[in-house]
Amino acid sequence: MKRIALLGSTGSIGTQTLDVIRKNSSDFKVIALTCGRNISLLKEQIKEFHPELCVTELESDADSLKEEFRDVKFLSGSEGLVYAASETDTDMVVNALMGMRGLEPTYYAINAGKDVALANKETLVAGGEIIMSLVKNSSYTGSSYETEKGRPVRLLPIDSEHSAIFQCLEGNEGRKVKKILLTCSGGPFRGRSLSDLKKVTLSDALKHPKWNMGKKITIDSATLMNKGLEVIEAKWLFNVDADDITVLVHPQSIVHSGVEFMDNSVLTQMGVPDMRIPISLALGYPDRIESGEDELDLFGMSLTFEKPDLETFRCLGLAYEAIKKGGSYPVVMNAANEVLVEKFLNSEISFLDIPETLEKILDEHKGEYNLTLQDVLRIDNETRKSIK
Ligand code: MN3
Repeated sequence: MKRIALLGSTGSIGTQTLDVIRKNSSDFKVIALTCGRNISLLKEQIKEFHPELCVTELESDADSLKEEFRDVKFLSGSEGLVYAASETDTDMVVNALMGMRGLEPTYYAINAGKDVALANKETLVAGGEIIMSLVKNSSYTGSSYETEKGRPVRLLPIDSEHSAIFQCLEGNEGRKVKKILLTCSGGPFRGRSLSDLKKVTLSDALKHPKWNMGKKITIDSATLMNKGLEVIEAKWLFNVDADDITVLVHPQSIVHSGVEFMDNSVLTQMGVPDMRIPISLALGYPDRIESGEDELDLFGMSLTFEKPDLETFRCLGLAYEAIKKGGSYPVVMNAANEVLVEKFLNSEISFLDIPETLEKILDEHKGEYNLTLQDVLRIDNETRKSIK
C-alpha cells in the first residue's frame, strides 16, 4: 500500500487524485491532505479518507478543525505544507498546489527521499535546474517498497503532455531523442487574430473547449502561456534543449504529445482528454491502475495538427526566449504571469495586457545565474512587488 501526502486536495487535480484513490482504495492510504480555504470540502475528505495530518492556509481554520477532529493533527501555512511534504511517513507526495507555493514542498519532499507526482508547473519553471540536480543526487526512503530504498526518487509528471512523453520514453532509456512533440489544444481563441483578442472578455477566456481545469491554468491556456510553461517543464524533465521541443496545435486533444527518435520514428500517447489518466499513471507507477476514465473510441475521429500562431499568442514565444536566456528569466516570467493573470481575473487589466506587460518586464530584467532556492524565492517575490 502506497502512503500518500496530497497537497492541494480540494483543487481540480486534488479532487481527481482522490477519485483515482477511491477507485483503487486497497492500493493507497492517504496520510496527509492540505488545502487553501475550502474547509467544507476538506471536512468531507477527512471523513472519507481519515488522514493523520491536515494543513490549511489559515491558522484560524486549523484551530477550529482541531476541535472537530481530535485524532487528526492540524498545521497551517507554508511551514505546514513543507511538513506534510517531508516530515510525514509517506512514499509519495502528490503536489497539486497552484503557483509558486508549490516549489518549496517539492524541494523538501525530494530532499526527504519521497517520490513526487508533480502537477505544480511552477516547481520546474522557476526551480527546474535546482530540482533536477536534487533528483539526481536523491535517495528514496519510502516505506512501502523496502527493496527500492536508496534509488533516486521519481519525479512523475501529472500533466497530460509530460505524462505522454514520459510513457513514450519508457524502454528507450539512453536512446538519443531528436525532438519532443508537445501538443496544445490551442485554447478558446485558436484561429483568432490580434485585433479579435483586443475585444475578448474574462468569461470568453474561461471557456476552455476541451479541458476542465482551475482558473489560472485556463487563462494560461487562452494566452498559450500554459504551453510556454510546459516547454520549460519538458526541457527540465527530459533534459532536452528548448529548440528541440516543437509545439503542435491539436484541437482534439487526443494525442497528448510524442517523441521523435534518430530514425525519424515518432511515438505518441493517446487517450480521452481527462487528467485522471496521467494521475493514475503517476500514482500507480510502475504499475498501471484503474483511472475511471472512458475508453478512447477512435472510430470516425479526425486528428489535425497546426503550427501555433506566435505573432498573435506572444506568450509562447516569450517563454522560449526566457528559457533560452535561462537563470532568473523564467522565474521572473512565471511570477509576472501569475500576478497579471490574477489582475485579469479581477478585471483590472485586459487580455492583451498580459503579453504586453510580460514582454516589457522581461526586456527590462537583468539576468542572475547560478541560483539557489533562496535566490529563486527572492527574485519571485521582488518581481511580484514590482508590478503595480
Ligand atoms: Mn498540460
